[in-house]
Amino acid sequence: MRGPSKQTGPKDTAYLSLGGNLGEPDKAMGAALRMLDEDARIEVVSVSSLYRTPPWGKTDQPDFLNAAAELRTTLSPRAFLDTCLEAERTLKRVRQERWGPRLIDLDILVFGEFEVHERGLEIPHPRMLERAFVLAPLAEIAPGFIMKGRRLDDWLSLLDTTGIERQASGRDWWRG
Ligand code: A4P
Ligand code: MG
Repeated sequence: MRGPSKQTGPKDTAYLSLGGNLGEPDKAMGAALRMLDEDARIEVVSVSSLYRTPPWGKTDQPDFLNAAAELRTTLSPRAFLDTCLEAERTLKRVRQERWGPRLIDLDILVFGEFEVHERGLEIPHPRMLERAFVLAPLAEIAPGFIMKGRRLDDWLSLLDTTGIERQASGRDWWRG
């Protein structure tokens, strides 16, 4: 949804992590990205391939599909979070009614130059540099992005990526 319907004015670049492991997470993630892109205040700039990733943390659950996206927005960090949470809620609601429970998670990783430490909002995402399921897709679309003095592809090289598989989805899978 690019073009004249988009708001003009100062924009921040935000990176999002998307994931899910129940139902058809690729469909849910695609629907979430389309919902955000349809918002006049948000534009999806680029999206990574889909990655199949072993469950991290609680390991006795199905593999995840993960992806990362770069967006631009005129919203504040808090308003952007609320829009993401609303998209999550809409998808969970729709999917509960129609096809049973599915899961989708949207995490804001980076938002312009903002550092936010508030109840319910931490930016940059405090655990992102420790998680290969976050950094593998993110480093595909922003390998040279610097965090804490180091490129994202260098941060990724420090992590165990065993079992993480980039899918042959290309980068337009989300357009539906
Ligand atoms: N919140 C605070 N900061 C943010 C932010 N930067 N972006 C609050 C988004 N939300 C943020 O919690 C959602 C709440 O976090 C929101 O209401 C918002 O106010 P949550 O997603 O239920 O849990 P969490 O606090 O994000 O917990 P945690 O430990 O970060 O869990 P995750 O990151 O959701 O991990 N393994 C693989 N392979 N792939 C996965 O995607 N995901 C998880 C869940 C575990 N293992 C995984 C994966
Ligand atoms: Mg989360």
